[in-house]
Amino acid sequence: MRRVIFATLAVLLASGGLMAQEWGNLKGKVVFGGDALKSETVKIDKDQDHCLSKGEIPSEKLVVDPASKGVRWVMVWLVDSKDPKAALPVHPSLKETADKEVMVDQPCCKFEPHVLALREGQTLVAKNSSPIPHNVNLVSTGKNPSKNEIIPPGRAVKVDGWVAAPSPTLIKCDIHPWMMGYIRVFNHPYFAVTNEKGEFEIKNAPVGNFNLVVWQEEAGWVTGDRKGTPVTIKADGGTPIEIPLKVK
Ligand SMILES: [Cu+2]
Repeated sequence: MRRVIFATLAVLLASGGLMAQEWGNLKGKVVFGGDALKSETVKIDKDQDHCLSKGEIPSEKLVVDPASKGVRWVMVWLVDSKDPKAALPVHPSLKETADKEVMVDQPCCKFEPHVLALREGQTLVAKNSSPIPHNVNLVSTGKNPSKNEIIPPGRAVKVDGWVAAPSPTLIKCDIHPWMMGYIRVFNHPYFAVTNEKGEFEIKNAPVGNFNLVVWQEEAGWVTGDRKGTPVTIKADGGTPIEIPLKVK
């Protein structure tokens, strides 16, 4: 009997092992499913000389690419399908966070990027590369940092102490009330923000069945709720998924 068990174990080990974790990429696109949108601009009633120096500032509340209908600035992330708080297996190459610091800038009276994701342990560097003063007003719930500081031209402030949280942190500039952005914090690397074509990719995720949570500032939870919608991560990547977004 013992010999049979050892033989079985040897075969399993030789074949890569029964329990070996496989990894794959998840590609997808968030597509606007509503009526055609008018592109709106924000009302600039302060520091017009600088703020309008590169033209009108488009509203970023719902950014849809006219050609592809892709929605930009949508945040997507994986959660365990049974317990949203369970730890996800993390690929060895992603155990350490590649970038210690994540930058947000205010180059011309808007936050760039408008939506950003942080991983626990990373430092937020809020910079002002413009020639006028801005401020950074971080409004968090729970344990995440709240802070309100004037950032003179060319200066930056570093903010640490970020922890994974169910709600986003708001980043605002109170000098220019239209300036607003969102930060979400994760305790794993499996998150992404959609690009200008609405596309995202989550790399080296554990193969298996998970839920994908999809959040956009105007639409809220895009599919399902904070528990997300089922997705299957395949070792070969599989077919990119398409997620429709409608604003209620
Ligand atoms: Cu400002």
